[in-house]
Amino acid sequence: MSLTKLFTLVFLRKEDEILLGFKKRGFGMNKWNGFGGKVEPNETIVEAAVRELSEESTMSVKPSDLINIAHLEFTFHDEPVLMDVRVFATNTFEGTPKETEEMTPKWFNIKELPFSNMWPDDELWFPYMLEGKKFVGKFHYKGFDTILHHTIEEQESM
Ligand code: 6U4
Ligand code: NA
Ligand code: NA
Repeated sequence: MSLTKLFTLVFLRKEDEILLGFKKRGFGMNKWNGFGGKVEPNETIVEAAVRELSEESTMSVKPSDLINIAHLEFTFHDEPVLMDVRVFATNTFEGTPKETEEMTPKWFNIKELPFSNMWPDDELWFPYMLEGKKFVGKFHYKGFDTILHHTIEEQESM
């Protein structure tokens, strides 16, 4: 795997709800997703997670309140790229979600998630996240709609 790119993905939680954003442009356009993006060379992973959440939803979190719950790796058939996605969750945050250039945020009940308009892998690993588990998921895609194979392994700690 020659090209590894590091990304963040943040989920804000209330009792029975999770904040998702409808991506208006770029990678994952027209899908509901968590908030995140590329880690820049001058910042830590957690700093990138806080920054992307703020840029995309206007919500603020303290770095120390972000819990690293998962590590996702995406590879693609015929493409020498590995997307290394660090997933964080927290129920401690400030603000009211507002629409930004990139995302339209919305609270969803965890029993009514829009899986048909999300990345296909989300339906496979969201149950682990919603049960409070920590896990490593690896997904091999052909194009952006077909998962050729995957593994999900629960972890004691991240
Ligand atoms: P720019 O170039 O600034 O628009 P940036 O915001 O840095 O991009 P972006 O939005 O392309 O990065 O990052 C992709 C986001 O999508 C990251 O939060 C990771 C997330 N993501 C990518 N593949 C995913 C997948 N298969 N399932 C999923 N989230 C995924 O749930
Ligand atoms: Na982004
Ligand atoms: Na970005």
